[in-house]
Amino acid sequence: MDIFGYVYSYVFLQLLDKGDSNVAKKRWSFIPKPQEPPAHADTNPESTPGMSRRTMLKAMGVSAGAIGLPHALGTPGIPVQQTDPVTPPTPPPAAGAADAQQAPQIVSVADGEFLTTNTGLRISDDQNTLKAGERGPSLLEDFHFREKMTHFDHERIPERVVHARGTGIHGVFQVYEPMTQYTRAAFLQDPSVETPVFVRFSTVNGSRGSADTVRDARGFATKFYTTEGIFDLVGNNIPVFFIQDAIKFPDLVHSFKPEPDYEIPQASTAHDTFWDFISLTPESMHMIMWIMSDRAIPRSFRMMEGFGVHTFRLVNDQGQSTFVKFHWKPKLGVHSLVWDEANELAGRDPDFHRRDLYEMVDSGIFPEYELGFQLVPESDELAYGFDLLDPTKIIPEDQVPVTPVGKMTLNRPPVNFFMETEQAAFHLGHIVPGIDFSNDPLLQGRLFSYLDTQINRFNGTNFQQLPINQTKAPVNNYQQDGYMRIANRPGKVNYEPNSMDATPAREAKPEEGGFVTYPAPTEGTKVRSRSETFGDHYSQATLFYNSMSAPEKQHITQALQFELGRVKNTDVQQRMVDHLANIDEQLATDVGGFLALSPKAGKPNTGVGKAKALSQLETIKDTPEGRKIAILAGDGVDAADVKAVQDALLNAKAVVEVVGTHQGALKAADGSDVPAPFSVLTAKSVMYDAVFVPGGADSIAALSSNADAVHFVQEAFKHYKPVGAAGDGADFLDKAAIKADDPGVVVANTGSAAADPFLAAIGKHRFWDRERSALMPA
Ligand code: HDE
Repeated sequence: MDIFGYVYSYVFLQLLDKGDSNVAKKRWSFIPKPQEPPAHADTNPESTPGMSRRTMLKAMGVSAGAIGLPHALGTPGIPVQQTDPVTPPTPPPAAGAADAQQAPQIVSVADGEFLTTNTGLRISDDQNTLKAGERGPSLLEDFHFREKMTHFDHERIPERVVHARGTGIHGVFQVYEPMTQYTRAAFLQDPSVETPVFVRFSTVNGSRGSADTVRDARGFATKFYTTEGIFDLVGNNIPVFFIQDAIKFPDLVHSFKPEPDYEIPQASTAHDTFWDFISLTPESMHMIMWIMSDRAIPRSFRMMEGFGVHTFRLVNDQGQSTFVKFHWKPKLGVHSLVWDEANELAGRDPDFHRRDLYEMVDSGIFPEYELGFQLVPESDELAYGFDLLDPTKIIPEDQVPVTPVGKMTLNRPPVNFFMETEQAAFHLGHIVPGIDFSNDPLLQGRLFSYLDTQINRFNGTNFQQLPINQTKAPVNNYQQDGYMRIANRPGKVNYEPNSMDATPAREAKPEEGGFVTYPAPTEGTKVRSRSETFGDHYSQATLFYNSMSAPEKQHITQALQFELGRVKNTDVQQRMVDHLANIDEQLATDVGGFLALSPKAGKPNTGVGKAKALSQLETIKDTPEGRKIAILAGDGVDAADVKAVQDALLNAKAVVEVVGTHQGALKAADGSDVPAPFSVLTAKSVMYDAVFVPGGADSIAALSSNADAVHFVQEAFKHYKPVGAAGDGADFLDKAAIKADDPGVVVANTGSAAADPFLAAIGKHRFWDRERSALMPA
C-alpha cells in the first residue's frame, strides 16, 4: 500500500473503526487500493472497472469483428461468421505489463449489489423524484435527487487552457544500458527495471470536444512513475516553440484561440489574430515552418516523434552536468495525413486519433517509441551558431546524433477517461535526482505555470494525491489539509524540525537520494532583455524548409496559402509574405502570388544547407505494421481473394476491415459468409491507409453501381494511398478511372498474387508521385 493509502487507513482504523479494517474499507471504498473485479463482472460490463475492453465487448455480445480486431478474422481457410466470432487469442502481455498494472489504479464506486447514494444508503426508487402526490410538486426534502443532481451539475472541472483535447494511455519504459556516466536518475540505470508510465497525447488549440485531426502541434506528455518520484517529460511532437520567453505565452495563446468577440474559429490558426501576432513575432518563424508542415497533421499518435524542446541537464553521481535534448522516436516512423483527408476526418470521425490508438492496443499492436538523448558538454552551449537556451532552435542531428537510450511500450488504455486522462496533472517541477533544468527562459516560466494551472484545475493543492498522479515513491512530509485532502499525517506533530515525532521525516543527503539543485554559477544585473545569441530567427526556418522533400515543400506552401488566405487584413498578409522572403524566395513568391501580393526583397540564409532527420520521408520503415486496410466488397465476392489478403496483412500486424455495400455477412461466390462489420455508408476511405478490391463478378457489379463505393477508391487514390485489386477487381478500378500502371496501384489475377506487392506498397505509406491524384473528385 502506498503512503496515502497507508496513512488514510491508519487514521480511519484508529479513529473511526477502532481497529476494524473491514468496516473501514467497506465504508470508505475510495481508499486507494489495488482493484479487484466485483463478483458480477461477467454480467454487468458497464459497471466493471478493471475489465479488459475485449472481455467487456464479449460480455455485451459484440463480436471482435465489429471493432475490427485482426484476430477476429478467423482460422485460415474458414470464413468467419460475424455472429459467431472465433474467440480471439489474448494478445501477448507486453514487456512489463505486470509492472504497469501496479501504476495507480482508479477507485471503484462499484462495490456491492445495490444502487446506493454516496454514503452507501440503498436506493429503493431511482426513477421518480419525491412529490407531494403523483401529480404534485417536487419536494425539497428529496435528498437523493439533490445529491444526484448536484453531483451532475458539478461534473466538469475547468478544461486545460491549452492542450484541452487529450488521449491517455499507460505503458512501461525500460532503459537499454545504464546511463550512469551522465545521470544518477534511478530509472535510467537498470535495463531489467520496467518503469510504469502514463502518456497523454493532445492537441494544443481546440476545446476538449474538438476534432483530433486539426492542424496543430500535438502534446506528448509522459509521466514516469519512478522509484525516486514522478518525472514528467512534458513535450510536443515539434522540437521548437513559437516564443523564446514565457512572458509572451498568454499573448500567443490568446492569438491562436478563437477570437474573443464571436468565439470563432474553433481549433484553427487560420484567422487574423493569430497571424497578426505571428507577423509581429519574428522568433516564431522556425515554428511556423513546422506547424505549416505535415508534422501538424499526424496520421497517428503512434507515428509521431516527441521532443522535450528545451535543453535540460543530466547530472551524474559526481555532480557533473551534461546538457541534453530529449527525443521520442516512434518505431513505425513519422507519417501524416493529407490536408483534405484531415478535414474530412474532423467531420467523419472527430475521435480518429483516439480511436486509432485504442483499437491498435486492444488488438495487441502496441505502440513503441525509443527515448533518445542529444548530449552536449556545457562548454559547447554556444558552439553551434545559436544558443542552446533558445527554444526556437534544434540541434541538427548531423551535428549531434540522437543516442537511443531506452524504449517505451504503450499497452494499457485507461479504464476511465476522467479519472486518468482528464485528472492527469503534468508539471515540469516533477523531477528526479539526476535531471535538472537549464536557464531557458521558456522552461523557467513553465516551471511556474504548470503548478499554478493544476491548482486552478483541481481547486487546490491536493491533485498529487489523485490516483493517476500518485507517486510510487514513499511520501513523507508535514504538509496538510486543503480542499479534497485524502491523506494527512497522523499524530500531533505537523512541523519540521521537531523532536516529538516518533518517526520524524528527515532531509536526505545526495547519497541517500536527496535532490540537490545543480550549482550552476549565476550572477548578473537584473534586466528585462534578451541575449543577442537568441537573435537569428530565420536561418533554422530555412534549414527546415530546405530539408523537406518536394511534396513536403508543396504542402507547406499550400498550408500557408490556405491559412493566410483566411486572413482578411492585408497588412498582416503582407508582413507574413515579407517574413517568408527571409526564409525562401520561392516560398514567398508562391504564397504572395496566391494572395496577389509581392514580397519585399528578403535575405534568406543561403548557406545553411539541409539537415537530416527533418524530412518524414527519411523515416519510412517499409512495413504495413500498425496500418488499417479496407477490403471493399459486395455479395458475390471471391472469398479466397479476401482471405489471402487478410491473412497476409494479419501476419504483418496490420488491421483489416471488410467494408461492404451493406453490413453484416456478405454472401461470397462460393456460398460462404464474409463478415462485413462496416459498409460504404458507415466507413470512408479516410479511415484507412489502403484499400483492396477482391474479385467476384457480382461483387464488382454491386460496387460499380454504388457511388459511395466508387468514391471510396477514388478518394483513397486522391490521397495517394495504395490501391490493390484482384481478378475482376481490376474492372472496378478501371471504372473509377484508376490505372493499373499508376504509382502505388497493385493489380493481379488473384488475391494471393496481389498480397505481397500490395503489402510492399502499404509499407511506402503514400505515393506522392501520383500526379493524377489532383484529378480525382474529393
Ligand atoms: Fe505547456 N502548458 N506551456 N508547453 N503544455 C500546459 O498545463 C505553458 C509549452 C505542453 O497532457 C498547461 O496542465 C507555458 C512548450 C503539453 O496535461 C499550462 C508555456 C511545450 C501540455 C501550460 C508552455 C508545452 C501543456 C495547460 C510557455 C512543449 C499538456 C494545462 C512558457 C515542450 C499536458 C496544463 C497534459 C499544458 C503552460 C509552453 C507542452 C497552462 C506557460 C514549449 C504537452 O500550464
